[in-house]
Amino acid sequence: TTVPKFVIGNWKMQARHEHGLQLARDISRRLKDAPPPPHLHTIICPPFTQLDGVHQALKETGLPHEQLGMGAQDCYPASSGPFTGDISAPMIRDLGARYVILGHSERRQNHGETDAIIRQKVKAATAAGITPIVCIGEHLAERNEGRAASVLSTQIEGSLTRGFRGILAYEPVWAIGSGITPSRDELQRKLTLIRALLPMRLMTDDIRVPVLYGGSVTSVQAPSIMSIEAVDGVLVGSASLEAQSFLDIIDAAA
Ligand code: G2H
Repeated sequence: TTVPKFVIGNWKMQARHEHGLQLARDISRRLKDAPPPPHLHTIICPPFTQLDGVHQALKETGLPHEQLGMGAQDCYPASSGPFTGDISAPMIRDLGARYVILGHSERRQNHGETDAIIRQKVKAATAAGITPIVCIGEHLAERNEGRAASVLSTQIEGSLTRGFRGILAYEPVWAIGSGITPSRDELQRKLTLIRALLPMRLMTDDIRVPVLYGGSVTSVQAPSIMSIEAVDGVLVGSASLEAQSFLDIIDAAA
């Protein structure tokens, strides 16, 4: 059987309403005309305010949600309650989200999200029928001091639930929005390490959790990154904000 591949676009807080909807329509039109192979899963993660509109645009393609799906960029650990300004997993599920990005380093940094909080969110998403996409990754200093392996191990142990069923994204903090990507050799080593650490959380050796790479992926590096054996896909930030560059990355992954 073919191992599924993933191309995930994380728009972050970066597209105003009309721009986001147009982007979703442009991507949808192209994927409808030339659908990628069924083993390739494309997932678009807009801001909360655009989930509904983007979902409508994606539905127009008639493609199954496994092939063209939508995710949110965060959710709250509780399913409902007096939490002003927060959005729960069932709420994003109501708008058509099948996935949610959790523990992105920008949230860890800007919102003080700890591994324990992320694990609570993973539980909430899973309970709502949403696949969590959990981000892990070391800072530059940790890498240079030779502490990457222990950081990744702590994050996997702390942020994934026992029996975790979801997607993992390795996003070294020093590669995010920096234009720098790890060498092929470093990526292969880091992802192999991550895969070796996973079974203790998955509680089984038999499940292959997709492990993606994220950090300054563009259509230029995508073919090389996707050709690394341990890489099951890419999480794309800035290059997902322009239809053509995102479509080129999808082509590279197909
Ligand atoms: C890493 C990535 C997407 P960018 O955060 O999650 O963003 O591709 O802009 O580095």
